[in-house]
Amino acid sequence: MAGKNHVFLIATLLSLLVSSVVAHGGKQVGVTYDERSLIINGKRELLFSGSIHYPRSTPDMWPELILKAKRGGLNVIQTYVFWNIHEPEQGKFNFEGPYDLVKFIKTIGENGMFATLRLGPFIQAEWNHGGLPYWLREIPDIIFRSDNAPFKHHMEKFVTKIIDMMKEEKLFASQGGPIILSQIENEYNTVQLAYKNLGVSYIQWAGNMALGLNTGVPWVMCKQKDAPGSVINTCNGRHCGDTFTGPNKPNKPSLWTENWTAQFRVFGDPPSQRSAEDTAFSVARWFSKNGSLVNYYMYHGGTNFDRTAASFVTTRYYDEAPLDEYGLQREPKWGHLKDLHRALNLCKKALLWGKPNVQKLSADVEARFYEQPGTKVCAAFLASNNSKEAETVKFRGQEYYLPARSISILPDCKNVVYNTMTVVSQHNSRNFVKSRKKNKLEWNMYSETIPAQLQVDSSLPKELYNLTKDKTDYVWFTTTINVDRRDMNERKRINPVLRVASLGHAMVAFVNGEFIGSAHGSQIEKSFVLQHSVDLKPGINFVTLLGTLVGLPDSGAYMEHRYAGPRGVSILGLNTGTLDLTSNGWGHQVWMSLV
Ligand SMILES: *[C@@H]1O[C@H](CO)[C@@H](O)[C@H](O)[C@H]1NC(C)=O
Ligand SMILES: *[C@@H]1O[C@H](CO)[C@@H](O)[C@H](O)[C@H]1NC(C)=O
Ligand SMILES: *[C@@H]1O[C@H](CO)[C@@H](O)[C@H](O)[C@H]1NC(C)=O
Ligand SMILES: CC(=O)N[C@H]1CO[C@H](CO)[C@@H](O)[C@@H]1O
Repeated sequence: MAGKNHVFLIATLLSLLVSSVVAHGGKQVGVTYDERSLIINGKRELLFSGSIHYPRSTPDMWPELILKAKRGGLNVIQTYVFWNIHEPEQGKFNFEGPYDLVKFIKTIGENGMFATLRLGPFIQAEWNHGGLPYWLREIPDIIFRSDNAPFKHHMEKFVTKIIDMMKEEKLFASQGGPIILSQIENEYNTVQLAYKNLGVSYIQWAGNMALGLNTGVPWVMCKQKDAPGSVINTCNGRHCGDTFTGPNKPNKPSLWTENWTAQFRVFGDPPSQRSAEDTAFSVARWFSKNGSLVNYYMYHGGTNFDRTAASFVTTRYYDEAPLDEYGLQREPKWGHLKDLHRALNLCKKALLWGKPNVQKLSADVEARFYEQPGTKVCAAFLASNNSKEAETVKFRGQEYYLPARSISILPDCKNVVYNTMTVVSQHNSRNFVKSRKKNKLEWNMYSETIPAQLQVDSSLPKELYNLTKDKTDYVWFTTTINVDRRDMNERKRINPVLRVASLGHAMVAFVNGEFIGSAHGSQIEKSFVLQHSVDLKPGINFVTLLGTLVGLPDSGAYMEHRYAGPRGVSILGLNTGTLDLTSNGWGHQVWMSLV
């Protein structure tokens, strides 16, 4: 009997193990992976993924965007989860309208596509505060993204809430839903050193916390060489085929979570371009070197509505992506990538089950091919690194003409079905026509009273993020000075100069209600100095500054310790020298009166 019990126990354990990947009706829907790819429904898969962020479009756009992505040959949609729009006030949640994450994921599923959920919850993404709610800054002793008890507490609470929500709606592939992959944290390697040991222990904690949520689908960390346990480290970049150093364990697949289709824009930038040919080259290169998942960042960028853009980021986001801001196909990008996906799918069997080989064909040309010995299954990539001129090379007894810096795809190791430089799709361009139906847009103009003397509530000018709390971008600062007639430099007829050193982001200055000038920083250098001559009169003078923000930052270490606003204020060129106004006593008014 003892022996039989043993067998029974083992059988039960086995069935427990198996049941975690078998859905009702016996259909396998679990997701695992091996060194070659993710394994979905028991099979290796080639995955072509595109980022579409639900709050960057409207729910009525979602079905069409997703359908256009599918027609473009994608089988996965990737999105971040945006904590600060879902929990704008601590404990008060919003999943309505464009924030309806469940509906978005369901729409992906209804189109027969898979989904990747990037939870972060720090996401960067050119999104205000990198997705972290403002109230998190006000939690005592918090240090974001570090082995810090308050941060870990709130992070775990939010991540668990989202995962539970997805489970309740049966949205994970392990439950028959579309989500095949989740991401915890985001490009942490770029800040980890700043946190020393607390960074190392934080990332291990984050990975293990995620694994403990038992989603039944794998977790990834992008740009994270020490991704713990079964968490897959993935590549972000433009040319992962040549820059990725590989998975950190031999049984993990090569996945590319962000392939920039252009570049996001900040105020002052020219339009960003990345050609269809260059993108296609990198993607073909990636799949020729063991890659099995690519994600276009962005496939549709959309719009940063309301206050959602990070500091200095424009409202238009990745308009140069295969689907433009409005969801229109951008040609030839959309079409050239669609053709590429079709060519790669023709190579699927060889890529996923064949043996990889490399053969040098000339100094700048190599063949990478996948073969199943003893069968006819064979697919080849002829890659030319010669950026100056085309070459003709010989592969398996046949000659091939390769345009400069291009890759040809041969799904049968004989016939070229695609070359990354040979664009078949037509070019298109976008026009704007005024809508007859929707021309009721109205502009309003307000005039704002310039406050001269607000109640003094601080010796120094206060910090801007703290004052605005992500509710407005404007704060009025006032101070008064008494100028003695002897202070005035009348003889030289040179006006004194008001100088304000500010930590960001923009400022308009007034003296005695008169505009005297403005200045601003940039995304790279947020601080700036405003310096303008002023007309002072003997007696009381009113100095008024309008301090302005353009969103919260979204990147870098110690984001909870960022400061903005005026830091040093002085009047130069008085007879008595420089008058320092920094601790002159300041009044503050948050918001403008009319906005
Ligand atoms: C911002 O406010 C917090 C309290 O919420 C305070 O601890 C911190 O010192 C303030 N920072 C600045 C620069 O004023
Ligand atoms: C691809 O995978 C094979 C087998 O795992 C390995 O031998 C080879 O080095 C890999 N190639 C690249 C470019 O990573
Ligand atoms: C092309 O050259 C670069 C730099 O020399 C190298 O990193 C890359 O692997 C080469 N690519 C191909 C397709 O040979
Ligand atoms: C260099 C670059 O473009 N990096 C961007 C990659 O995409 C992420 C999206 O999360 C951005 O935050 C990075 O700035």
